[in-house]
Amino acid sequence: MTATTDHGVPAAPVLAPTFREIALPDAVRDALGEQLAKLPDPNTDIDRSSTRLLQIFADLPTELLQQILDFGRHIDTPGVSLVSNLPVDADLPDTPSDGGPSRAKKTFVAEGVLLGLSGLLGEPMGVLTEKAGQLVHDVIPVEGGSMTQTNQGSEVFLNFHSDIMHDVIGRYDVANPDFLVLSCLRPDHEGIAGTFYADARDIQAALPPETLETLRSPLFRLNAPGSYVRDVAGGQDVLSEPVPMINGHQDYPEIAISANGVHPLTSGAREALDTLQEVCGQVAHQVQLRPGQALLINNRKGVHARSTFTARYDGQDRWLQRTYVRRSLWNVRYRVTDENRRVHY
Ligand SMILES: O=C(O)CCC(=O)C(=O)O
Ligand SMILES: [Fe+2]
Repeated sequence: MTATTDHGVPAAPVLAPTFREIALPDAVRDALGEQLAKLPDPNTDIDRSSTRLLQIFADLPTELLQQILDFGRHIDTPGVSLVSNLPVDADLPDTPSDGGPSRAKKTFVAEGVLLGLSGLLGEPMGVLTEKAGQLVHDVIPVEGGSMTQTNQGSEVFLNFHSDIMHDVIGRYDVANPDFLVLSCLRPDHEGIAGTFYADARDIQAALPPETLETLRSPLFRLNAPGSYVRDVAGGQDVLSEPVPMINGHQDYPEIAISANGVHPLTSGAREALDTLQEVCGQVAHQVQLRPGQALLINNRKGVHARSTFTARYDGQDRWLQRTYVRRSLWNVRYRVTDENRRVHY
């Protein structure tokens, strides 16, 4: 259904706000770097560290700080923003070849940047089946996973997707993160790896109306993440209940796509899925992340993807760190583990 104005004229579709870069001035970067270089490993006491990080990040220039806060709190702000000219670790060890975490990293500037930004959006959370429940995820190409639709891949295009979670309730798009923060420690050798983001507002505006109607119908079953299927389900697909791909308010839609395959229930739904991936490619923003840059990603307003690149497994491969962030941990408490109140089954 197309929205209409009071006069019955079709309303213009709402587009996502223009992609914006939030760049720190050099003096701000240096002052932030100085503070972060003194921090202990934040994983030791995450609540104390995030409290300290909040104090440190509160010193950002008001305009910049508000842009980041608005990104997290408002429905009509961009789905993706690039924060750049962030401080980096003076001495970065090799990219761990096993996918991390690094045991050689002695300073925690990158972790401070990642968790500091995350804390302005919400609360970092972990999942046992993704990176063993760690809060700081390393996103690194892993030899055995180079062809997979997971963050270990490199040789294949990682399709437009949301980061979702297997959940016994049958919905994988409920207890999943509201936001991802992706921070770059080291680019790939050729500097070509691109991260893409397609906003559901732009996707809707570009889709033929019949395709949008199909995508807004519960004709799709999401497959569980590759890590879950591989580590828990013995390689068998584990499907969600039937869900729409796009749902909710016409002007503020939510989208959820699984990277590891969506099972359409009809041939029309299959065609709509192909069109959806195509349209995502047409409307997406692309960023080739560099050290000192972090991408804030709203995991509900849009979907993301990654281009191919070549990994060499030589200690100098691409290295990102990532958090999963929930605005609140309260309404996902049904999944909490006994051991850690931020980590879910
Ligand atoms: O490697 C990237 O740029 C993005 C990978 C990805 O989809 C993720 O880490 O969730
Ligand atoms: Fe992802």
